[in-house]
Amino acid sequence: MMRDSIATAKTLSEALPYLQRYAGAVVVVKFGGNAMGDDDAMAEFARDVVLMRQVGVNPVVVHGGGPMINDLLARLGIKSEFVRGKRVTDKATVEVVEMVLSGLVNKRIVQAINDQGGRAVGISGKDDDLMVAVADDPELGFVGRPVEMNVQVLRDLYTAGMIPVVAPVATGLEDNETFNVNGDTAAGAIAGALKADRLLLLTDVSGVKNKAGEVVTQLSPEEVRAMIADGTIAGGMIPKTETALQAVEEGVRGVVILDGRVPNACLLELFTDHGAGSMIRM
Ligand code: X2W
Repeated sequence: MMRDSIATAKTLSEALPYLQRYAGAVVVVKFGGNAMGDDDAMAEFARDVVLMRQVGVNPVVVHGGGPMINDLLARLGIKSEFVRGKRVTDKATVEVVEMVLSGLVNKRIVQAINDQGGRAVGISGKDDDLMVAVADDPELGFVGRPVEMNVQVLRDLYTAGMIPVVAPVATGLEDNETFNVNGDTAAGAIAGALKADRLLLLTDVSGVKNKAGEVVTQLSPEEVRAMIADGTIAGGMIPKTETALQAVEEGVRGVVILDGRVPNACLLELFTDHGAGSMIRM
């Protein structure tokens, strides 16, 4: 017990330079459906976010929920398929996407954060026209590509001490359409518009791997482009790294792709010198 307390005090003490570095920083955290796990994992994620807020970081949570959308679509007997990592979204599907993301998933995260003593406020990209989109590709239906970001609502919320939790649903530029936006894309666009200090993409893999299968801890945009071109980065890692490249170009200081299933993944990345996952920055 005594030894545990000493270790805790030492860990806190060692965190001081990191706490100082991140005081006042804006950190966008993408919490993917595959990283969510059970209630205990959700509570642990929420605790990390509340701790960030407590030490002066301004966290903005952007979530996914692909597996949860799949569940409800299956229960409703609606078939669904993915093309190049994005869900083909017809009218019936976009209604389910909005219900699941803005409803079930968003409120589950909000409750979990509030349970840990935070003040989470759940919104979607529709609130205050945060994220305005156009159709990304005719083949995908109501899948949106963000074209206009109005992030003042997020600043207003975090400046007032609240933790914004954003569902990746966008409003259409014309005709009041509803668009389904890939969670990584939404998080990248939000981080870019905020010129965030960090974008943490929490997923279910340990990071970007090289040809030998080892996680690369630091990558420049040029290295990422080369790894996409030669096929080292493939599959679901392509949209993630492309999001990272775009966010860095828009002025995000660093993007980290990390395994959200690792206990306290966010704290490990921000407040220790081991870090976690793969960092992409200029
Ligand atoms: C995603 C939105 C949710 C998401 C979808 O419909 O599944 C598109 O594919 P994860 O859990 O982060 O994968 N949208 C266009 O991104 O969820």
